[in-house]
This record gives sequence, C-alpha cells and structure tokens, in this order.
Amino acid sequence: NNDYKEIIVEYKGKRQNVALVRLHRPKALNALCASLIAELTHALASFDKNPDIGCIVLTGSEKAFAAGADIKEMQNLTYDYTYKSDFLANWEFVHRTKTPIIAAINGYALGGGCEIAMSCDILYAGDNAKFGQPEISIGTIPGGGGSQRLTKAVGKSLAMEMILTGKPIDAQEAERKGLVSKVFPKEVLVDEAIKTAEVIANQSKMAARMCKQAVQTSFNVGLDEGLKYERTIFHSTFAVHDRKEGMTAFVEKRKPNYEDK
Ligand code: CO8
Repeated sequence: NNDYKEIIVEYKGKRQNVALVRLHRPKALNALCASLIAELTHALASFDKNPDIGCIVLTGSEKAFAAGADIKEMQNLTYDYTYKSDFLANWEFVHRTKTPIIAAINGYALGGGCEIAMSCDILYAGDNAKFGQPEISIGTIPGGGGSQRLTKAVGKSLAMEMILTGKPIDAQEAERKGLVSKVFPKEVLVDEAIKTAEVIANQSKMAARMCKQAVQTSFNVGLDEGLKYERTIFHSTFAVHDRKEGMTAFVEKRKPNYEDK
C-alpha cells in the first residue's frame, strides 16, 4: 500500500507471505504520533484479512525502533480529554492482531516504543538496541502496557529499576533477562527476522494463529484455566483440514499442502 506516509510496507519471502512494516518518521525517531498509530493499525488489520500473509515483521530504522509516544502531541493534553477519548486504547491493536508479529528492534525502543515491541510475539534485537521506560523522567508512567508486560518479561526487580529510574538496558541484558529471544548484528537483524517469519508463514496459518492465541492466554489466566483453554483449542484443530493434512504428510513422508482451512 503506497498511501501510507509514516510506515513503509513491503512483502518478503520466497512466497511473499511475510509483511515487513517499517516505522518511518525519521525526523522524530519514529515517535508514535496518532497518524502513525492509525496507519499501523490499518496495515495490521489488512494483513489479518489477507490470506497470503502468514507473519509480520515490525521494525524501525537502525537508529530507532521508536523513541516513544509523541511527547509534542501529548504536551498539552488534559485529563478530561484522555479519559473521555480513552487515549491510547487503540494501541491494543498490535496485541489483538491474529497474525504472528516479530519485532526487529534496532536502536531506541523507549516508552511507547518498548511497549509496542513488547506487544509483539517474538522480539529480536540488534546489538545497538536500547530498551527503556523513561516516562517517569517526563512526569508520567508507562501507558501502553509497560508496567505489566515488562514486569512479566524481566521480573519485578529489574522492571521496577527501569521504570523508577527511567534508565534503559542494552540488547545483551535484554537477552539475558528474556525480554528478547535473540540478538543479531544490527545490519542483519531485519533479514534474520524475515527468515524466522518465513518459517512461521510457511506453516498452517490457522495452526499459527491458534498457537499464538494459546500462548497469549497464559498471560491472562491461571494454570488450570490455561491448560483447559489449550486443550479446547487443541481439540478444535481436529476440525481443521490443515491438521489432517499435516499429520497425513508426516505419515506419507512428504511436505504438507496447507490450505488455511
Ligand atoms: N516524542 C516526540 N518527539 C521526539 C520523541 C518523542 N518521544 N523522541 C525524539 N523526538 C524528536 C526530538 O524532539 C527531535 O526533534 P527536533 O529535531 O524537532 O527537536 C528528534 O526527535 C531527534 O531527537 P533528539 O535530538 O533528542 O535525538 P538524540 O539522538 O539526541 O536523542 C533520545 C535520542 C535519547 C531517544 C531522545 O530523543 C529522547 O530522550 N527521546 C524521548 C524518549 C522518551 O522519553 N520516550 C518516552 C515518551 S513517553 C511514552 O512513550 C509513554 C507514554 C505513555 C504510553 C504510550 C504508549 C501507549
């Protein structure tokens, strides 16, 4: 789609089944203004509806994934406005997208930038990445899920330290603490993310969405409820053509032909 101004969308992979989205507001280090979020939301919704897309890679530039919500846009907002408009509620959309999303993070992922990255399913970092929740230094708190998702990812003490001091951590520490699953040299990060995305996009799309749904549920419910939910989805795969095809292909020692049904 060439109509976007603050994101760039390309299609990647041998089968063009990976959507690559670059946040593109270079003058503001990809600060997440309302129009950028609206474009991102529109693009993600279109991928969910597009039967050709099986995985999404979300990235920024080499300098910044995103340096946060747009402070200039927020500077003069009032409580009245933020409350009545449920300001930032639309950021939920990243997490609600059904297609798996890999965040490929080079440079700054601060505030809302870190929060958008954490809303994705897999996080890969470039070796120059910096993750932080510096909201306290501008008199506010994380508003896009940071206090919850960062704590779940890295544990209480480090999350408190980052959120209370505003100081970022680097890619290596983010990997050690489990915030990201892999670190790559910054020049190859996006290609590596696309490689993983291709592996995912070549699976059954229904199975991939169901896997995502099951893992996401583990963040919201206790173990017993989570196990029941997993089993329900597992049973439902027996109503899906791709499950029969996947198992049959294994038995017949051939590659499966998934039909996304
Ligand atoms: N908002 C608006 N503009 C920004 C932002 C931002 N978050 N970050 C950078 N910019 C702009 C700068 O104002 C500057 O513009 P100009 O040239 O017009 O002055 C341009 O980008 C380049 O920035 P710098 O000159 O500052 O670049 P440096 O390389 O010197 O510094 C930093 C890079 C360290 C990243 C620095 O820009 C910085 O500290 N940015 C702010 C980081 C921050 O505090 N982010 C958190 C914002 S608050 C937030 O995200 C939480 C809100 C609630 C939740 C939102 C999610 C739902």
